[in-house]
Amino acid sequence: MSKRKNAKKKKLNRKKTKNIVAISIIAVVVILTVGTRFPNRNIRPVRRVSENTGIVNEGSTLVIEDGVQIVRSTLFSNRYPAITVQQGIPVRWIINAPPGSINNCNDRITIPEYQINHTFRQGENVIEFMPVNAGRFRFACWMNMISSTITVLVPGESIAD
Ligand SMILES: [Cu+2]
Repeated sequence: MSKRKNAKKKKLNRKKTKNIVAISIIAVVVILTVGTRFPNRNIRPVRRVSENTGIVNEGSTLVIEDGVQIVRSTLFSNRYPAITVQQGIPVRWIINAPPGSINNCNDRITIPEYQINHTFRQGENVIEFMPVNAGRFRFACWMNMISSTITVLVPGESIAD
């Protein structure tokens, strides 16, 4: 190969390198731009929750008021409601126990994750906890017969995940 051809090849290689550097810079810019938008996207589900658009099912409702997630459920004689909350926001779980709903099985609830033991009274029962960890946490009656779950979602995570 002649010196001239070699020089031409080197020049071409330099050009290629320049192109790769340029593409890399563009890629980094794109990643940074898109990446920084994700936190904003993640806020949206929290807003959806506060607007009460249905993150919690099974007849429970959830609204965020003054930085507290207020979940409202009804106590049934043969089962506990499963609820879903957002991680990192204090929860006030208001469980209404209608007349005749409390029996010797469901009358005491144990939630190990939050070290909660609650004895139900007729009317509104308030259980408060801080969902520090994301995940699905089982709770049960004192005799461990009927059970259900509290699902704690990472901000931005949807129930479908
Ligand atoms: Cu029981």
